[in-house]
Amino acid sequence: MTYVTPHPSNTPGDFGRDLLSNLYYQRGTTLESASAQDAYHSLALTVRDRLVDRYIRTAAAHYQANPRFIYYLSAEYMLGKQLDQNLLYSGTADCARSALAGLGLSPAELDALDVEPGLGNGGLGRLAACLLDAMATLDIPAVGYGIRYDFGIFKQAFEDGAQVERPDDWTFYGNPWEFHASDDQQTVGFYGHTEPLDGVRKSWVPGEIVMGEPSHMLVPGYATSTVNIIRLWRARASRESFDLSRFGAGQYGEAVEEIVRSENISKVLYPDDSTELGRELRLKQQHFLVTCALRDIVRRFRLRNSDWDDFAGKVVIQLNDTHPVMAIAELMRMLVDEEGLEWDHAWSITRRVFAYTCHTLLPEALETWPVRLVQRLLPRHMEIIFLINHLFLREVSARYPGDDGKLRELSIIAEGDEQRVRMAHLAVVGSSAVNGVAELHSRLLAATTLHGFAELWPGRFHNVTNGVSPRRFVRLANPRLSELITERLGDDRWLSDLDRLGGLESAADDPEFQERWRQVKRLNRQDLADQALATTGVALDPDALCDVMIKRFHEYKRQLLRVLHVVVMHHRIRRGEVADVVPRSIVFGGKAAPGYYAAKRIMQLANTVAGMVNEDPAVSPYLKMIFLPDYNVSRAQLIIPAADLSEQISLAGKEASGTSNMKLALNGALTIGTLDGANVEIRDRVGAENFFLFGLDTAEVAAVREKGYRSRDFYERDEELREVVDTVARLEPQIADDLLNHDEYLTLADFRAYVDCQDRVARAWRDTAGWTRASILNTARSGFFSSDRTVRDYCRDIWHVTPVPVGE
Ligand code: 26W
Repeated sequence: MTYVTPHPSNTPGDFGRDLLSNLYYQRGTTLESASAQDAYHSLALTVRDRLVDRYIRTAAAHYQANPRFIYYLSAEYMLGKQLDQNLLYSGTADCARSALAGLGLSPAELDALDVEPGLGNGGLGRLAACLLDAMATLDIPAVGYGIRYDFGIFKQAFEDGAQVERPDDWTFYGNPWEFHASDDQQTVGFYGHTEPLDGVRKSWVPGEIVMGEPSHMLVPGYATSTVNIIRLWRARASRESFDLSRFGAGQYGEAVEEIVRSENISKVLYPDDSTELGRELRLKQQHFLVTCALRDIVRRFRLRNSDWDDFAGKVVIQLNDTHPVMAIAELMRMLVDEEGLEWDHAWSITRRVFAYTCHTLLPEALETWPVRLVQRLLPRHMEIIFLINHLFLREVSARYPGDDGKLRELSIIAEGDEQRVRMAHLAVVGSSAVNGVAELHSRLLAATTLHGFAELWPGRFHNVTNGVSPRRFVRLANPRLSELITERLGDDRWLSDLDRLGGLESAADDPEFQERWRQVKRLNRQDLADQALATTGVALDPDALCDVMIKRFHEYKRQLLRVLHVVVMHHRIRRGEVADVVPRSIVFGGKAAPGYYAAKRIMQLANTVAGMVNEDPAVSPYLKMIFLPDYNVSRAQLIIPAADLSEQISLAGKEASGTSNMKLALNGALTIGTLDGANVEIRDRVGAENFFLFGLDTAEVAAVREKGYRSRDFYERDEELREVVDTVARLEPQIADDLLNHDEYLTLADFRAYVDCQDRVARAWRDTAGWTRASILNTARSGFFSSDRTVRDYCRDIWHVTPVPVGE
């Protein structure tokens, strides 16, 4: 059977005609009476239509090949705007532009209506999106599974310098990018009790049932026919939930109680970054995602297969941190209780299917759940976890006879006032591969957090250094630089083969190329300045060094250290000590978890200091500081291309990888940073002479703590530091007090090295040609940080999958 328009044609005429047709048949209106939303939705549908054919062909090729699939399970995705992406990937950007012009529609106005789905908190969610992008680009059969939160990450605003959070009702006007698939609904159980069957088998009788309804969005590959999908689940009450009799009796609230309770499961993304938050609803979300995803995976498996012994050959489930780790218990439950497999057989399948990525080293971010809670919410899963643990600890005893300390250390159950399930331990025990996200991080994981496991199963531990999508963060974010690179390299193959950027090395000393490189940066800084003026009222100088720190607010990331240096510059300029000062625009972006008061105080301080700097006529010619509210993927696309200096100043040993460091280096920013996370690998690649290194390394941090760290000693010995902390004491007394009495992240210990390093930055900036050279080399040598390379590493070391090309 052939279908109507398998290849919608890409001429402006046809594109315009299809847009009008979507306006007419999908929105029921005409160009004359179309609202802005009508026009936007029709545009989106017209672009989407151009990817559907590729998606259908991908599905057919996958059905045909019956390949091994990667199922990426993640509680978070930060996809970024879809319109710019899908215009690029469908190759219709130019014809859409002319078509819109012909219809009298403004591309910029329509793009402004495209809402980014903010279904994640930060790096972990954006990484998931970059990996999906790379998997599609590399023709890897993959599906991403997640939750379709009604409300994504909160919108951030500032009131008197303090963060206020507003709801992100991202689907308020509908989402033109998704396809609903109500026929693929799944049922998810909660609570209830278990009843014995034969042997270890039990039957779970849930006390509550919720429906999971999927919708999917297209994940196109770049310069290939593959279009994968991301499947997001929304919780719905079963059909009988509406209590008509109560409604009839006027009890309107009670009538919908069950519906509300069910639908609350996917109501909102937890806005917490790296703090364990043991809320029952969060555990419900995790179980909801895992159950829907597994049932869907099994449904897809059964389309072409029937034997469970083939399952581990056809299915890889990648667990994005511990949030989806309950899948290990759920798969065991399905195989043993529902499918009647022997325990050992089921365990051997389960163990082979799962792989686990850890994204943190912070002890407070390692998820644990109270046994009592799991027992109540998921009684059968708790029994299964106890059994997994029992068998595992037998293995540990055999290896370390009589060593009770080992058992306590490795057990999935933490003993204490209340027993808790350690999700990271369950993940390691139930997976065939475990990986960290940068070399240093993977090494520290195996040496500290998961040391006992690395000793037990050294072969299970891997490193896969993170990467970022060059399509999203160079081509879409920085069209000017992309054009210059393409011109120099002769074609745009670098976009799917990022090592080709190496070809720019020969241009690093070419004065003419340097001049054009600087022109691009300047225009990008001008764009940022225009936006900044519109949103904050502060006028940035487009010629000033653009000094950027964009990431979630967290004490370990040390935004505070950045602010202290701004205060140093402020003091120096006021005193007329401007020898080591170059004009700078300090740019901040990032959100803090709503309940993270220490981070919010630092934010408040940053805003106060910004005001102090910008309003001081003696200082503002040299220094401007803005805090762009509501940092998200779109804002990142605006800021990153303008950046000259990338602030990556976390306390060594705390940042697992970082990914803004990669995005900024790729766009020609030089890094000022510590030896932490992926900074180490960035420096190795771009060259130590093109990277501003400062501060304690992990061994020195340990040594300082060992000796008994007293931050006050640093305060007393360093006059400039004293002056800065005294200023902070006037603005935010609590922060100064914390710095002097419990400086947990060694801010004062690294202060002098940081400030001196910033002076080196200023001197380097004055050497225009030298700086430009280093900037070009940062781009030329950052090809390694493409998420395509990351996915290739996963394929080689962990997934053992090969591409399935999709024919024309
Ligand atoms: C249980 C609460 C919770 C929530 C989120 C715990 C932990 C997290 C994440 C692990 C936090 C996160 O986003 N980690 C970041 O992951 C990025 C992608 O690998 C890394 O680049 C960052 O360094 C890491 O902080």
